[in-house]
Amino acid sequence: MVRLSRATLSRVAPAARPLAEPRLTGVVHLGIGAFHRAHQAVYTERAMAATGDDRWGICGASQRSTDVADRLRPQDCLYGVRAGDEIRVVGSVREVLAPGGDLAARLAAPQTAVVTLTITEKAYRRDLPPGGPPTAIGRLVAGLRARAAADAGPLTVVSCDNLPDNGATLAGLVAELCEPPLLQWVEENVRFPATMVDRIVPAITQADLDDMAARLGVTDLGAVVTEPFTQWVIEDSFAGDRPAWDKAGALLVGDVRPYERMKLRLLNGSHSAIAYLSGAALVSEAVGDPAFAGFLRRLMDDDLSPTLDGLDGFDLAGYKESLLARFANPGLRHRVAQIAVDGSQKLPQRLLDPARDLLAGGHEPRWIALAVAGWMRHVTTARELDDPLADRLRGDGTASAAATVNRLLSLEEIFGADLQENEVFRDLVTDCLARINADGVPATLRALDAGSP
Ligand code: CS2
Repeated sequence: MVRLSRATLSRVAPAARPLAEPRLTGVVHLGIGAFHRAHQAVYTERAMAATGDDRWGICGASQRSTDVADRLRPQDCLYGVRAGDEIRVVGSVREVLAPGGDLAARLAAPQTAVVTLTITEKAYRRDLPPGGPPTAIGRLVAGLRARAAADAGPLTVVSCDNLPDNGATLAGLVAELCEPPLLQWVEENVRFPATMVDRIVPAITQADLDDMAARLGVTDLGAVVTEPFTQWVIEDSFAGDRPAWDKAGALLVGDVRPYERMKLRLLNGSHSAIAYLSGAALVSEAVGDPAFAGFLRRLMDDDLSPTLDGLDGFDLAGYKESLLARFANPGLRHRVAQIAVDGSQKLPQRLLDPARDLLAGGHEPRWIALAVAGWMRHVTTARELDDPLADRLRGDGTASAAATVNRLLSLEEIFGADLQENEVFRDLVTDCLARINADGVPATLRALDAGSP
């Protein structure tokens, strides 16, 4: 079968052809993985289609591997997105830079007005080992330096990673790497709005690619498969021009925080609980078990929802039900192993911050403690552990629950000094870990009555 490209686009059904053909590259994206291609790139294409403003082509950069460049370049950067039964080839990406590509020059180009990033949680660590290859944020700063030198105008840098206060967090890390004159230029010319991004995008499989080829009529090695649901809430704080993302379904608001906490805790927190406790291979299988779905409801209702605020008038109950329905989507084949990666970087904002909030109010975070115990069992028993702190997490699986909990709680970059010293939290996690070690998760859920309403 021939490969998808501009030349072969005529073979694709008209209804599945790109909505827009950008004339300029106004967006630079760092971390062009499947999530970006199914999320921001789709919003950007729709914004161009809605307004006819075709200045917002995307230059995507990869941080570590040439994989995406190898897949997209032979296809003129076209790729298909399948959401349920709907398929469309997306036309917003114009260029892919492999690692080592001249990102600074793109960031310094006057036509670039917006930078978006999906560089994953671990790229925001303060304690990155020195002497390694340039980090994503290091490359961003080099680009800002080039832009300041070229006097190329204001820039908005939009973090799309699943972190609380992602905009301010990124701004802080950038500031630490800037020398004083650059810092002043950044303060005057660059904005870092906060965002909440949401769309479940499982890693692509060969079966997905075969299915995509059958549906499109051309081979597409850049394809992504996702769910129909998509959401983007963006703090309305831009240094200059931007794509009309609001015309493409994004919500521009004064304060992202209530949405961001809700999504990080309810969706991502539940995801991590599924990853470390369910024992299932797929998210849909995990929530297909009524007892486990009952546990997720208790986790959300008893432990996570009470820590949310600023959502007056929002249908939180409906949101939680919609999450369970999204998780149950049998068409997605979302592997729990994909979510289990980098737990040390995900747990704090997903489960530990809400645990803190509950403890501060005198409540026991029982279901969060169970999920944390599941993570402790995972890191001490997994054959392969994909986590930047893997060396310090690993155990041989023979230590007592109390010894494991004491050892892991002492990792301050995960648990902070406060949770490490909190007796209530320590006792809850130790009790949960002892139970799941002795009886397994299903029996523990029954004993703790997690599966009942
Ligand atoms: C998941 C997220 O892998 C993970 O950690 O929880 O990627 C999740 O699918 C997205 O945030 C959904 O918007």
